[in-house]
Amino acid sequence: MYPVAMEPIRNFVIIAHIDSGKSTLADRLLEVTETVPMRSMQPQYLDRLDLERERGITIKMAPVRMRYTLAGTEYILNLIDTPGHSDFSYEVSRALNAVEGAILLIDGTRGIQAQTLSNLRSAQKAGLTIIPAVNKIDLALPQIEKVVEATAQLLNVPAKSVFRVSAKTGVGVKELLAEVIKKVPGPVAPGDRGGRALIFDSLYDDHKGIIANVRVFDGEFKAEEMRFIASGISFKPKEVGYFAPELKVAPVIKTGEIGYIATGLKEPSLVKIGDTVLVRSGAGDEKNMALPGYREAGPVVFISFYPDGATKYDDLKRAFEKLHLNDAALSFEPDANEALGRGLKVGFLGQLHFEITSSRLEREYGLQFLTSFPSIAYRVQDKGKIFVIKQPQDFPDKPEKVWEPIVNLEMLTPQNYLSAVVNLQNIFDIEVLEVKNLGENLLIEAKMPLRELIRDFDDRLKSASQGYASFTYELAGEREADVEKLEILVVEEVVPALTRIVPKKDVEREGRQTVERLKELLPKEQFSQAIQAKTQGKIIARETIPALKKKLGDFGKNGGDRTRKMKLWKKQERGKERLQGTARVDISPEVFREILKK
Ligand SMILES: Nc1nc2c(ncn2[C@@H]2O[C@H](COP(=O)(O)OP(=O)(O)OP(=O)(O)O)[C@@H](O)[C@H]2O)c(=O)[nH]1
Ligand SMILES: [Mg+2]
Repeated sequence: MYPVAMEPIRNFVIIAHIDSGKSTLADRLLEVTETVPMRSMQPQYLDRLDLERERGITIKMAPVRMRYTLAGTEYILNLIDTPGHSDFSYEVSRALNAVEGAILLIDGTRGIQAQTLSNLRSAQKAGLTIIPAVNKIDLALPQIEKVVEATAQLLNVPAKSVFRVSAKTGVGVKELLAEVIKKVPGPVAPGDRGGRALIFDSLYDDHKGIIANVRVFDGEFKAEEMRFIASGISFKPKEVGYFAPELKVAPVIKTGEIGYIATGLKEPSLVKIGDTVLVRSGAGDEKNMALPGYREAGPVVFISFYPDGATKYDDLKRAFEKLHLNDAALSFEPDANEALGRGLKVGFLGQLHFEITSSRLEREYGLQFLTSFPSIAYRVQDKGKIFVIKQPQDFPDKPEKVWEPIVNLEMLTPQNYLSAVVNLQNIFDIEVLEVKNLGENLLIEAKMPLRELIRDFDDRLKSASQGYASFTYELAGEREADVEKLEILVVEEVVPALTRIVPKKDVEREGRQTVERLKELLPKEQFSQAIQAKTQGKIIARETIPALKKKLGDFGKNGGDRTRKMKLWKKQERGKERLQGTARVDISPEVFREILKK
């Protein structure tokens, strides 16, 4: 027999749509359980990243261990706060596998929202006990009772079992916690298998090496030799411990508990999220010992990153490897660009995921880089053959057929914004399938091409509804597409980094815009430069940058500077070479940077 912790354990998550008050509710739980001293308390205490605090949103799931005595019994409570934005849903899905219960929090001022539904479905699939609570009752809005009613209907439970809380004032929080203790089952070891833990998250630490956040399923983990099943390596960790919420060393972490293992390892590829850690190294049939891991995150949009300024390719690659430990939804592979050199093609779950990753690379790793247009994968039939194309440059000029990824879209909006939201359907090629009533909100079920989702759909939906409408999506196969390859030529040569796949109806407008923008951005040369947009072998837009008229020595106020003259002269020489067809126009990183800006 392997020892279970002395006190009974409850492991649970808080899940909800963005801004429902999950992290604020976690604050109250930290207070009620006296986990964090009052003087150190600050709002959304578990949002530890600077970026989270600045943006007021949770990006990373955050585990914390608390102790609480109820009716004479002391419990160990392991809470995981999760992000609400759909771009970080991979964080939520991994947290669900580390716990037995979930508080489903509904924003009482907004009602059931898109991520409420999709997170609920995931939690039910994971077999969790769900405890519903409607938040923000301190605002005493008249619709709160309707939201309670709609929540009860959604879960098929009586309205009295939906909790009413204020994460802000703390009203109802103790009662909710008591219900968690009462209803969520304690962890049960799935048989005596000698010590197994699931890695649900990780982090690179300069001193302690890679830190693996684990849920112990059976056995005892001490700072003694352990083994990873997937990478097959054995190692002696520096320490094990709990989240307090900061790392707190402990002699052992046991069956049913959530904690961390400071592996001391420095090589990111050795630690895999979803892998199983074993206490006994090399014992028995390891394949059979593996705990169910995670399906890989499905990136929907690809953006290439190229080093810029003082940053080298290897710095960028290393930073992505480290960041991947803390953001398992990231995927990347080598890429190259004729102007920007070696880079990485990175897969993201959405626009916000991309923005957050860029900020983290800049701040946590101090890197400088340029990024490409976002792209998605298409399946193409050309000359009778069918293949998948991830890079716009590889897209054939006139393919016989193209198929594109489609998403199932669920939008939730209050009645009074329905027409504004439905009006978006023409702009974003949305096909509405059904509209249902969900309490205060209407649920619109629809289909939409993935390519449309990555054009600021999020922003447009928010502004059409003053922030009240929300959406969630999942990939749902593919369908035939009417898209074309748009190429940009400068002095007769295609610039591959500017190649895009564009819906036929937009190709002319986009071509024209890019050509005009390049005319503004490119410097004049000794020769005139034609800038063209081309699709299906036809030129659809054209601008010309006239040649420089300045003569040698004509320098205005600062004239006469010998080195400048030399430089200009050299440039003119290069210009001549170009005219003779021996060189081409090099587009500077600065121009790329400008043109790739939205
Ligand atoms: N009036 C009121 N405001 C609340 C309550 N709970 C949270 N808020 C506010 O709602 C906003 C969002 O709160 P958070 O706790 O960050 O929400 P969240 O669900 O953690 O958001 P994400 O992690 O980004 O998904 C903040 O401005 C909170 O102050 C409440 O009970 N009453
Ligand atoms: Mg939060």
